[in-house]
Amino acid sequence: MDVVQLLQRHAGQWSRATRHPLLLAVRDGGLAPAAFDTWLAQDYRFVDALLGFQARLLGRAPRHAQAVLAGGLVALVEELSWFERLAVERDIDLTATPRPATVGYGQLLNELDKAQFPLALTMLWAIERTYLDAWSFAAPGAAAYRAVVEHWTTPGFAAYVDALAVAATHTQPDQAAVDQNLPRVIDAEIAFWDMAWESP
Ligand code: HMH
Repeated sequence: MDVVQLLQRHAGQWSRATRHPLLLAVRDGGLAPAAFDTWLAQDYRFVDALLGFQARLLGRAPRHAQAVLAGGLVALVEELSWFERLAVERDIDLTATPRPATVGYGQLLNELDKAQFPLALTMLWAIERTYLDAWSFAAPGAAAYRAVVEHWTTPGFAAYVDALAVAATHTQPDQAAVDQNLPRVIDAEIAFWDMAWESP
């Protein structure tokens, strides 16, 4: 599976997820702190769900994909600590009720638990690649958000996303299943930005 080709097949939708108005506002500084805080509390929930998904994926991974998934799991645990530090700094309640977009994305992850490994891995790559591209679009970010943008655009994160792409390239997901599920992942990403942007 050539994952780069996938981006080209879904380019229009992909750009709505990676060039969202919220990201432009992160870049130019126009983003309301409340919208950012909503995103942060909800993304904390999402990362927690992603950690569970990825742990289960590691449990059924073929030998070649174990290291990248295990490394990613450790990074996600650290990610949760990073959110917790930021929440203290910004006085954000991380126990906020999950919004529909967050619940919906969690349900999609639960469905991917039942998908064949090649498809689930390819979707994990898409989840992370979307995020890398989105934050790269917002770079360097206005002063208030610069540290957050840097966090999501580090060379380490980019290398991880590349390593997921290599692992996905070594699997053979069913093309029809990819074409059916990739738009669902990208839609979930767009809905996640919309949620914070439209109703902070
Ligand atoms: C919504 N997508 C969303 N949040 C994230 N933290 C990532 C992807 C990357 O882990």
